[in-house]
Amino acid sequence: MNPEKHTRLSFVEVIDTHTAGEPTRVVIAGGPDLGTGSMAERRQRFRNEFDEFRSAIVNEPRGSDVWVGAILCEPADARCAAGVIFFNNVGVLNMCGHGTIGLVVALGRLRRITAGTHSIETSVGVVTCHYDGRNQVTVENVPAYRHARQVAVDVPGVGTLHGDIAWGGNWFYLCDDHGQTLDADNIPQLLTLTEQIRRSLQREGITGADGGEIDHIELFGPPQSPECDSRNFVLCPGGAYDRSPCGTGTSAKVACLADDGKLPADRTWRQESIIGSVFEASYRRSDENHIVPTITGEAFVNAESKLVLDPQDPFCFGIRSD
Ligand code: PYC
Repeated sequence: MNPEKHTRLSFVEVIDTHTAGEPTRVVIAGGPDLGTGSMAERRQRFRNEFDEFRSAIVNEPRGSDVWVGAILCEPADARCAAGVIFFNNVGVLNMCGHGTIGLVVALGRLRRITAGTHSIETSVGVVTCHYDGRNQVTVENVPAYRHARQVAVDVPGVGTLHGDIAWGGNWFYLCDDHGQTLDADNIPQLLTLTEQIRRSLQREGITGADGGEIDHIELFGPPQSPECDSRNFVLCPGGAYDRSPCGTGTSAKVACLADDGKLPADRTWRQESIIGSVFEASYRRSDENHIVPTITGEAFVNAESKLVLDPQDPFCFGIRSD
């Protein structure tokens, strides 16, 4: 959406949900025409041609750094209930676990789906969602895997930390030896440390497979609830932290645990977030021996609204943080 081309008011219909505390804004009408092709191709078009629209939807004054946006698309694969492109305050995302749970609950609210199993097309593959018809969704994610084990990174002023590099639909650096307390009181320090880790990985040229940028940093520690297995803190690409346990991050964790022989396929892993919300995760092995994680969580609808884009407004396209 080019501001010069926009001389009239336009309206965008959205449904806002939160999944385990992490918000998702689903654009259901008034979004850009992304044409046809795969979700990966349409995501590329969205990134190249509609960046003002992205910023208008999730950045202040209508949103904030924590929002994840989702454009509802006609799927290329007719077997899918919907296609989706995820984005945030600084750009487009690959897969988003909490966002998929929010999207499915929003589709339920719209009565476009009912309880049952539905496929959703994302830019990194088709995911299968089991919806209970109310708030609970289990997402069978794209295959997850560990790319590298216990990679050392020198963080100036902190020391050498170690972490696994794993794919769960996004690239993660999963670190245990950070020396921090994973407590909500400590969030400012956790944000500073995880940003430093991300910058250090970049400086040292440490990436995922095929040079994939590691744009999510995930710290682990003991859970506060006796019913959980672990607590995490996840830094998202735009500098916000995930209020949920992060669906793709929990998928990456499950892949590492499976690789280490620490999580059998029939066992449930309960991942607690930094605010104490929980995702349940498990996995199956595909015919190709890939780890296919499933993530279960709940989303709730917070708003059904119409955003107004007024080209006279100096902040019509958002206050950009990139
Ligand atoms: O749940 O996968 C996720 C996610 C990614 C970024 C924020 N949430």
